[in-house]
Amino acid sequence: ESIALADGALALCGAATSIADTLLAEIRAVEQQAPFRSMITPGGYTMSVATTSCGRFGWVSDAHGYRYSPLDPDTGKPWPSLPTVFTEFATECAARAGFHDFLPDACLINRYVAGSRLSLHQDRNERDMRAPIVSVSLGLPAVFLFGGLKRNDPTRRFRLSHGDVVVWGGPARLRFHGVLALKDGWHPATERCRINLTFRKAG
Ligand code: MD5
Ligand code: FE
Repeated sequence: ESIALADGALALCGAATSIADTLLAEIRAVEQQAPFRSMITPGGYTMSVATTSCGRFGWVSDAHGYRYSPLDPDTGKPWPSLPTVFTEFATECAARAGFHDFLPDACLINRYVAGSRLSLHQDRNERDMRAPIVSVSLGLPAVFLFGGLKRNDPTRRFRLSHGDVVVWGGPARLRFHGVLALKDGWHPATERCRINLTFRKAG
């Protein structure tokens, strides 16, 4: 079942449920090469969400700002490559939302534990804003905050659960959004955490 959250934002409810264990096994392989770490924001705060990446580019944050880098700053090595199953699944989801030539070159992997949150922000470090972002939620549910094109626009709340996929593109691509503090819980796929994959065309 798919639900339009807004013009350009399509939720594919449960679309990743049957592939979740495969995705999680690939995440464990990525994590062995590029461990999860808490990035420092340009403002000097330590993020409550732990991140890693795979693909030609990975998302990094430090005192200099947010950007994509071909190298993992913690290891000095390229990020692990995008598993074929990631690329194929992201491309298929994007096509279901009408984006027929989406080829991601980056996958940001966010890991939330109880209390982890993402404050309201825009994703604007990608080069080509015509490409959508495909996000996949795994494990514990989260409350997603969906705003407008201006920081002070009103927000709506959506629950994102295990297996839910959202394709954010077109007029939704630059909307402000965030994730409320994760509630404590336990999920058979991820135990005490939520993992969110975002497939992006960064370069
Ligand atoms: C998450 N992650 O649930 C979200 C899913 C991030 C992030 O926000 O930057 O790692 S991606 C949600 C998203 C992406 C692009 C546009 C919009 C939402 N939007 O228009 O609301 O961990
Ligand atoms: Fe974001």
